[in-house]
Order: sequence, then structure tokens, then C-alpha cells
Amino acid sequence: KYYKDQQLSIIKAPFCGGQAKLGVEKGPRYLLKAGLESDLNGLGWNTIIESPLDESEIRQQMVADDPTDKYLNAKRPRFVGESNEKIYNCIKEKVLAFDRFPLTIGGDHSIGMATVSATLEKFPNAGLLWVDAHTDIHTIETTDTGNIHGCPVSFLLGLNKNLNGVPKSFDWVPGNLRPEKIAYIGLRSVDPAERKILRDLGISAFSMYHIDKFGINKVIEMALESIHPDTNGDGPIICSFDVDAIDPLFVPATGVPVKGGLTLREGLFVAERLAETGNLVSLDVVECNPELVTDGKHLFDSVEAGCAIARCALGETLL
Ligand code: 4U7
Ligand code: MN
Ligand code: MN
Ligand code: MN
Repeated sequence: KYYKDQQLSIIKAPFCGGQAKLGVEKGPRYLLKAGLESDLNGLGWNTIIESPLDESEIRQQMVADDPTDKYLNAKRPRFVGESNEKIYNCIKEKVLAFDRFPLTIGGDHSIGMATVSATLEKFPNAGLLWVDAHTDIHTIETTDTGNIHGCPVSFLLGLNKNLNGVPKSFDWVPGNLRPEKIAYIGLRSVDPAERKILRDLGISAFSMYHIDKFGINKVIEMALESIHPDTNGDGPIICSFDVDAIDPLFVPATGVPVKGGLTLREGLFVAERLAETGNLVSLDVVECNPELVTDGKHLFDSVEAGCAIARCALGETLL
């Protein structure tokens, strides 16, 4: 509906600076090695791969650990801001400018500030579905861990007003997403300061409690209605899917696992339901960290789940 004849770009976002654990920069390479591109070709998508960041350079920069790159409570703000600006420009200039669907594979979830910002410029009316165990809405002042992968939503909302210490790093972020356009699905780890932001801004949040109470289908319906209230849920949808929304039983290879999550089927159903709407305009699959496993089965399960999310959201089970 929103793009030319099944043209899609896979944007590799091998970034790890939004959190502390090495390895998440390997996510894109592992998802591709598992056959993601040919799977999507099999579904009829014409694909191009974009690489705005170099995996080994990112890893080296992470290991080198510049001690001056800190601001307020945030760790590595310049690294995060400058890397994300590259992802943002790539998606705008090489993907959306050519009416291609952006599928961004991470990488840590700080990249959501780039992917969502870019897509919103093309689809200003889009709603954002943030599928995650966490709300990722800390500001650089409220974050306790200092990990900016827990902050991208606050950047999208323009909540970080005091960026004087890192003036150039985030000046590309429009920060004009309206709180009414966001809905969360899968929550089960929300810090007190995040809870306050959610409540103050009246953001729609569907936790695991709501999924148990209403069922996943009803929750998705409620989430879509809340981001597009005037059209019964119909309108462009941006989905940023953190694999940790799914229970660590199914996706163990992720940086901040929280028990009690979506079953694999519930997670894939979210993706399938989005495909069914025909309204998906952008998808991120993030936070798969191939280094955080001890046995090969866990690695395979996690990478395969990441690929399956993308395939389902892009029509696999609709055929
Ligand atoms: B992810 C956390 F404290 N809230 O701020 C934080 F629990 O992108 C976790 O969803 C953030 O994986 C998780 O560090 C970020 C923590
Ligand atoms: Mn998460
Ligand atoms: Mn996240
Ligand atoms: Mn095992």
C-alpha cells in the first residue's frame, strides 16, 4: 500500500554502544547468515543491503572505550548520537527516498531513534508500536544504568532538553513524535522514572498482564486503535521489535532478558497481524546478541526467532 512493488532494503545496524555488552553488533551478520535475505526474496521482496556502519570499527571503538564520552547519566552519548545519525541518513537518503521498505536489523535498541525518526519524516501520521519487555523511555537524566538503548523513545519524543554537553551529537533528531502515537506491547520491566513519564504523557502501554487478561489479538487491536483513533486503527505503522519481548526460553541470546514474556507464537502473531494490516511502513528487529550464549542451540533459537519476526511481518504466513 505504501511502497513500490515489494522493494525492500535491509539496513544492517551493527551497533553496540547503547549498552555495555559486546556482541550485539554481530546481530545483523548472524541474521543474514541464517538466510534472512533469501527468505525475504522467497516471499517476493526485492532486496538491497545497506551498511551505514562497519561492524569491526564499531566493535573497536567500543573496546577502546573513550572515558570522556559521558554526559549527565548517559554513557557513550557521542558514539550513540553520531552512529545513529549515519543510520538515519542512510534510511532517509538511500531507502525511503527510493520508496523502499526499511527493515533495520540491530544492533542494540538505541538505533530506534534513527529508524523511527527517518520513517516519521516520510509518514508523519504513522503510529509507533514498540514491542519490548522494556519501555526504553528513560531520559539521559533519569537513566540509572546510563545505557542509551534504554532511552531511544525519550529522544523520539524530544524529552532530552539539556544536550548542551553533547551539542552536535543529537541535533539531527527531530524529536517531534507525539505521545498519543505510541503504543507498547509486551512490557514487564518498567523503571519508576519511566512509569512516571508514561503516566504524565498518557502513553498507551500493554504489559504482559494485559496480554494474559485480554489475549494477544485483542491487545494488538487495542494498540492499533490507540495509535490511529480516528480511523479504527487504520493508518501507517512503524514497528520497533526488541527480541527480548519474547520470553528468554525462546530467545536467550539477548542483553537484558526478563522472564515471563511473550511465547514465540505470540511474538510471531504480532508480526503476522501487522503484515495482515498492510499498513506496516518500517520494521526494526533488535537486541539479538550472538555472544551471550554458551550452547549452539540457544544461538540458533535466538537468531531464528529474529529472522522469523521479520519474515512474519513481511508476509510469510499470509500466503
Ligand atoms: B532494551 C533498563 F534498568 N530499563 O534503563 C535500563 F532495566 O532496548 C533496561 O529494551 C533497558 O533492551 C533495556 O538500563 C533496553 C534497566
Ligand atoms: Mn528490551
Ligand atoms: Mn528495547
Ligand atoms: Mn539448551
